[in-house]
Amino acid sequence: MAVIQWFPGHMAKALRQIREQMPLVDIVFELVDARVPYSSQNPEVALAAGNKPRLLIMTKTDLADRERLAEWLQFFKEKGQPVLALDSRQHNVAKLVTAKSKEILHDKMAEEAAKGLKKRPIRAMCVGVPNVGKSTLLNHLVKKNVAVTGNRPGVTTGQQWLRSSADLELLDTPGVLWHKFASAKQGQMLALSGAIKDSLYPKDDVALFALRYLREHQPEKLQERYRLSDADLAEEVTDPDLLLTITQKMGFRDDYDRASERLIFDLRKGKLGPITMEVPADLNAEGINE
Ligand SMILES: Nc1nc2c(ncn2[C@@H]2O[C@H](COP(=O)(O)OP(=O)(O)OP(=O)(O)O)[C@@H](O)[C@H]2O)c(=O)[nH]1
Ligand SMILES: [Mg+2]
Repeated sequence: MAVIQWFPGHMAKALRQIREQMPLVDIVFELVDARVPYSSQNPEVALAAGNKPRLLIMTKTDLADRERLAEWLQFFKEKGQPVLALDSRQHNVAKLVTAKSKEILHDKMAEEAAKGLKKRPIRAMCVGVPNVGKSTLLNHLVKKNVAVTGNRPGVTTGQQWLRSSADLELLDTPGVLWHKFASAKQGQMLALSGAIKDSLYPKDDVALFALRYLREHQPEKLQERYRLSDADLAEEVTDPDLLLTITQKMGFRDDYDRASERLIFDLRKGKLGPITMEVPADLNAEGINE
């Protein structure tokens, strides 16, 4: 698969609006997908945030590998990056995010109080790649279903303030990607995670990428889910041949496309178990997962 350069007009607009609203907020909640923490971190966010503090929030931790999650948390902490790891549906999300935001903004709020300014809610902007879980998290923070959510990229199409909490005022934003991914792998990781519209990628390319990764790193998960024998996974079996075997095991005869779709769905839904597709050690000297 080639390096994807994809930045449609509506994303340019969403990014511009993020920049425009930045002066109005105290903090940026930067969401990344815990299954692909490097690949789902949009470099434009740090640029747009400038000097505003950023709280990195790793989402979908229920679908991520626990040990690898701990490695990433350590990695971000060592960089001095405030970070939280959340499954948006866990009950104490509001408490955790509010407490962490207050901690980060403690000095700013204390200064305002010292100047005699009235106590006010913290204003936060929630940003991240499409489908990472921004609107879901915000709904949990305000404990109401105000923002529309959905399991496909591009659900939120405009900014929206959610003002239901005494401690937090929250700005939901549409998911944004950026001009050019650092590597082809990053585009593939994003496609597999569900951050890029499925219609933009040949399904079998995405499925073959997933197969290649799993064969190399977690063959036992493939074996278990699709009842594969050792011979099915032997070294001389090519990836397309393995996809065909899986297609047949699924009962789809030679319908690669349907099998590819199912494989991608299974991975996204966690049917192969919790999987994190990259670790901090994958990053090269320039900090890129190539
Ligand atoms: N398993 C799991 N699913 C989650 C979690 N957070 C969000 N989701 C699901 O991810 C999908 C996308 O969630 P949204 O909140 O719509 O994502 P978004 O970032 O607002 O997406 P856009 O508005 O398209 O940019 C939905 O199906 C959510 O239910 C999580 O922590 N765990
Ligand atoms: Mg949304």
